[in-house]
Amino acid sequence: MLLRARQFEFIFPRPALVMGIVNVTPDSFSDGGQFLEAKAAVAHGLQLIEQGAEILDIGGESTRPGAVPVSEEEELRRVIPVIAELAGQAKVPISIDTMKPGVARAALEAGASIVNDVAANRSEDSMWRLVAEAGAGYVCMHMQGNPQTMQQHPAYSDVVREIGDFFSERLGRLSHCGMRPEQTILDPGIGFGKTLEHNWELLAGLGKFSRFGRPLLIGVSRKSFLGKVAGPKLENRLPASLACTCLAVEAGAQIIRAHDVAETVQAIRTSEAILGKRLNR
Ligand code: 7PJ
Repeated sequence: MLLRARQFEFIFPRPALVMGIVNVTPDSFSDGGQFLEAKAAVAHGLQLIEQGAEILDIGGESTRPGAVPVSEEEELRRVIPVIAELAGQAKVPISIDTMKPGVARAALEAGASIVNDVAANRSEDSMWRLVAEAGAGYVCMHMQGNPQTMQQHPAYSDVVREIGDFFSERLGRLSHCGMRPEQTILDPGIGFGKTLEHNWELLAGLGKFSRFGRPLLIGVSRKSFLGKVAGPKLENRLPASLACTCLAVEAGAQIIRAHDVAETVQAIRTSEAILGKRLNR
């Protein structure tokens, strides 16, 4: 299985990739103004690469439940200087986490190689056409609703089956927009319009998505559904995040999106050492 994202190529099976999270929101690093904010984000990204991140995901708009949307102008102001600097310095692909085609386009021009689209449930196709044309990687993530409303009444009759149906339908539309299968990554969108039970069912059923023959990306890092087991403090959710990560890797996930990169890489490499000795794999 091949993943192509502009000049980058990954051939699977191979050790799972950790996608390190770089949030560029005013409160995420410092309130020292625009320049210091960008500088801190770049330094953080470089540190995540040293810790073993093989993709960096740069985001300027929070998509946590109920988060306030930011304007395109503000999102561009936050992320573009960081992407330009990291794309110049880093040897790993830079991903832009955005719902806006205008931000994706500017990010690709600044050197990004992957568009991480949490709004892949969109109805219009300009995002897909521009990603197809750039030959960039594309993360097709499932979300029920939008970040403002998604946690109000998540409802599925069979969450694993319905997300599988979503992937099938989207892969058809992506292809219609000129996207090559090698460009796409699938993500069930843990926490995006899902109850706690839906998230557990999805993590239990991940193996069902291998039939698409595309890399699977899973993002669980510090998410609020883990609070049920790990408590309310974000900084106490690492063990729960790593438990999900190891089981996701066992189920066939190839890309793990994480804040705590060094710890996540260690947990994954340990799991892979054991899985490599299993018979009948
Ligand atoms: C995800 C994401 C995820 C992808 C966020 C958070 C919310 N992109 N962006 N998958 N989560 N592809 O990190 O808590 O799960 S933002």
